[in-house]
Amino acid sequence: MSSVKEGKLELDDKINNCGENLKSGPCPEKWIDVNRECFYVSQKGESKTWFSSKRECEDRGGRLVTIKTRLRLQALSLFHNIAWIGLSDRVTEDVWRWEDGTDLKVNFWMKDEPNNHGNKEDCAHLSVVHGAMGFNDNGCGQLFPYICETS
Ligand SMILES: [Ca+2]
Ligand SMILES: [Ca+2]
Repeated sequence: MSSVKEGKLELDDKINNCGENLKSGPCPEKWIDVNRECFYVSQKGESKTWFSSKRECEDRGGRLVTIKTRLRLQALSLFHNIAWIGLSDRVTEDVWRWEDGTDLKVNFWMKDEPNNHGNKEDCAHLSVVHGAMGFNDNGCGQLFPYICETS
């Protein structure tokens, strides 16, 4: 075999491998890479209760998303105007806990939230209203889109 041919085969090989790497990427199939982290974002038109969203994330090998930085808040607010996140006070009223087991420290509650409206709001969602973004507590049985993170 000529060295030119060999060189071409080697190049072809490299190109093919490069394609493989691009295809597999760092995130599981159907998950998306945002700032080098993997998220699963529910499809347009798909809405679930908070508990069903939690289950869906767990079935996909993750959990409902945590949002502890403004960077992540801003990045994820681009996907849905409302989306369930992994934050609730369902165990103890007014003690807000993330699904990763940590307590809520840095928070992004919207103005006058959480208000536990009607004494029955125990689950939090991301909300984008007129460009302002933050958290609101709402009834866990409401049907909303959702976002998962890897666990
Ligand atoms: Ca509550
Ligand atoms: Ca509320």
